[in-house]
Amino acid sequence: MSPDEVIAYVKDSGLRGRGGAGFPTGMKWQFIPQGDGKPHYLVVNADESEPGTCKDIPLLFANPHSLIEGIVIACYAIRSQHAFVYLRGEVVPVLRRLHEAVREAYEAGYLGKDILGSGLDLEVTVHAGAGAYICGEETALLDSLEGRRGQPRLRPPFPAVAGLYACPTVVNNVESIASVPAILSRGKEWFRSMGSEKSPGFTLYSLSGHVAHPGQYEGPLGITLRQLLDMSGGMRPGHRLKFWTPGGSSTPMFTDEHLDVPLDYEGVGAAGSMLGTKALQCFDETTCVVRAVTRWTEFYAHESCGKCTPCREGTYWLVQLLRDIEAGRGHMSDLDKLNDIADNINGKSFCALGDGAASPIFSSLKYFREEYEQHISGRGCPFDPAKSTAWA
Ligand code: L3W
Ligand code: SF4
Repeated sequence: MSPDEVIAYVKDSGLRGRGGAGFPTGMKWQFIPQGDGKPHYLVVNADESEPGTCKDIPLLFANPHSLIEGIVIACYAIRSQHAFVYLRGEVVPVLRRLHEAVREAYEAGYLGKDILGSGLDLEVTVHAGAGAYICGEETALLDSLEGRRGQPRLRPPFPAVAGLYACPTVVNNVESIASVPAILSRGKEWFRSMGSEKSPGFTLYSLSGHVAHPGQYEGPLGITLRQLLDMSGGMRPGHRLKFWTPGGSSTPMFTDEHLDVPLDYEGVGAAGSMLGTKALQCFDETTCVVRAVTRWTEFYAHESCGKCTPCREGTYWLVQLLRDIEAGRGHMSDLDKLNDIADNINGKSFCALGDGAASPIFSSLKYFREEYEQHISGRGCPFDPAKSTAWA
């Protein structure tokens, strides 16, 4: 197949980006200008860090060669001679495994100069990040890779036009690239035989929280949480689902009413959330929603890069209000304030981190406002007798 045929094939397979946004992978490859005389780069985003997301790291640990094979195919398609894998630095065993796999691939002649006598060259560089969540945002990742402090860049220009070292760059998630070899070897029809029309194929779900058997589950897009729980042994014995996230804490939370929502970009979207990274964090009736939202918001405040005011200041103020409510020092007017602050972050921040920080606030107030009110009127957390005067 010619490079353009590979791009067309991946486009026809319907593969959508597995990093959260679901952007069509083949279309992204097609954006790379040809005959421009500039180097092209592939950057694999392995900076997995969305709360609850645990699929790229296990994939790399289990089978790093699936990624390397996908990198070779993707680089052939976009005419790139240098790929970078930006890996979360804390996961040292995976870093070592990836380095070793890349070394094996060079040794076998699948990477390097004149690959298998084809005349094609490809270098792969594995780079360990320093553990900032924002470096998972594609343009902050590129800044970090270039040696600068990782902060999002203004888009457009998108990386496909001006990315790494201002050259055309494809940034793809690990799982997206690692899915490509199977699509080419088994065929786009096989891939399309799973999932739905607009969200075809198989994918990895990270199931965590109060479930009997947390872990990674591979299945078609479009299955439901009920099916995944049936497959995996359900909630922990004697407990029932209270709330869950479809794609990490950056996606609006769902309740037990949403157990039958199809986990694809259309089904989840229609129900008012987004699929995100398919990180299904399940919480049972023993969990305090206010405590969970406080913990997530502390994470966003800590990880906010500080570049824009709505997110930098807003996440700080959200944490102050939430901590007060959780500790029994809240006022009913704080609930409107929470909503106002989240509203001033959402859609008004420079990158998606701000929107992600606002989403648990909106959805928890939508589904569990009464629980917030209980904290305020009872002067503390009803789930913690030691802290709450409501139980005295
Ligand atoms: C060229 C255009 N390229 C869009 C490209 C763009 C990017 C991709 C999607 O955030 C979400 C976020 C998190 N010409 C283009 C174009 N592109 N228009 O398409 O872009 P976008 O802006 O929709 O999304 P994003 O900034 O990549 C991803 C959410 O995912 N998320 C968390 C993710 C966490 C991880 C992790 O831990 N591994 O992935 C969870 O929900 O909030 O909304 O490549 O350049 N006209
Ligand atoms: Fe930085 Fe937050 Fe603004 Fe994103 S939204 S640029 S993380 S301050």
